[in-house]
Amino acid sequence: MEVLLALATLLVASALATGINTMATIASQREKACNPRMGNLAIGRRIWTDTVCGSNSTELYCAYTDYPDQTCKEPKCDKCSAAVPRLSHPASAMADSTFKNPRTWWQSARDVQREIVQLNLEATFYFTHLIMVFKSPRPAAMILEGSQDFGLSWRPYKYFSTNCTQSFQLEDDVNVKGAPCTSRYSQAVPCSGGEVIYRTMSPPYSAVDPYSEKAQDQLKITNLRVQLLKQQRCPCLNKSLDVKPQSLAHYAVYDFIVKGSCFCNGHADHCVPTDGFRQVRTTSKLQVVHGNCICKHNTAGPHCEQCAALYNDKPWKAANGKTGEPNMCEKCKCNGHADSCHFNMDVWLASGNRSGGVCDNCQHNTEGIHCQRCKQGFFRDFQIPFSTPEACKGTASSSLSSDA
Ligand SMILES: [Ca+2]
Repeated sequence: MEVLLALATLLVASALATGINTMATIASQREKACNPRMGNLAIGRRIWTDTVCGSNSTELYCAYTDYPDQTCKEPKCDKCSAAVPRLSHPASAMADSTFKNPRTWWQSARDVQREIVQLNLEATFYFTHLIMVFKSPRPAAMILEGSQDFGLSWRPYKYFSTNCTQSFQLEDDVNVKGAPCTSRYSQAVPCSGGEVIYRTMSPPYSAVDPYSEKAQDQLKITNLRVQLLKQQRCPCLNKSLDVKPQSLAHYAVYDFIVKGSCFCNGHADHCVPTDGFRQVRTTSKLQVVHGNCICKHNTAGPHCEQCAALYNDKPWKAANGKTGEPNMCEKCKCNGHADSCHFNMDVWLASGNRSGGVCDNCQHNTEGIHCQRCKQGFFRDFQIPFSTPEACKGTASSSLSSDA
């Protein structure tokens, strides 16, 4: 039941995320805003936690397993040991296949209250939503935070608590729409299989163009972490007289699904591994989401964040995910005599906001902002097109220069 629920949530969430892709279809142009495939950013990368069950020795633990009718059954007990693969519950178990049977999970050391689950990315990515499926009861308080500068600074995405006022002195979004805290995902039941879901583009961001600066600021991450702050017990525990409460005092998480994609400003639909990226071995059949864009629309850079060398005739712009407008970079008019150009605001304004490209290092004895005339001392050969390298000849006695 819980698995089905998780599945349904995933599907809905994926549909939301692919919005970034499909919003672009409105445009009638051949070229349109595009985005690489969405996926789980945790696949193929290491997830960090502070503790793991049985790190020093074999530990006994007990847990309530999934039960569809939410009646209280006796907890099941087992041993964990980080050193024995069959008994280990490492952080990597949160990023294997969701459909793996039996389900795998990460489990914390016993009795920890504060624990961090963290994903470090090797580049900037889009983060669209998080789904965590707990095996233990969900925390009574937790914070989801993101970093955009490789962990130097963090800011909260959302606070989660059974009591937002008490834990964080914040409003609860169950009462106040759009509030920074929610009590929606903090109940102790279900004692196993409870989910925590967060959508980056939930209101007030849902109506925004995903490539606009406002949305980018919300979607962009290099690191994501969840601070688990307070454990809570399954209400069934009161009825289980045979089990010591401390053997149930741990966090356990089946899945840590960080949905997102490569960060390309709407200018790419495919990405390759970032230089130096080393993939962690994964048992998941899902593909790793890589971070280096293969740019379209005459753009360049790891995130298509600039125009390609000879395409600076207009200022660079992100594509528009709402209208599908690709906002392509346009080629400078250099008559075939330059390999690069730069954008100049004065030239742009003087042209009536139509063309601002100034060619760099005009070759073949040419000069001018568009390499449009022969250098002084060279003359135009009218027998051949001006765009050919030999169009400006330098051997004549006269020093005529000529416009193209
Ligand atoms: Ca798992």
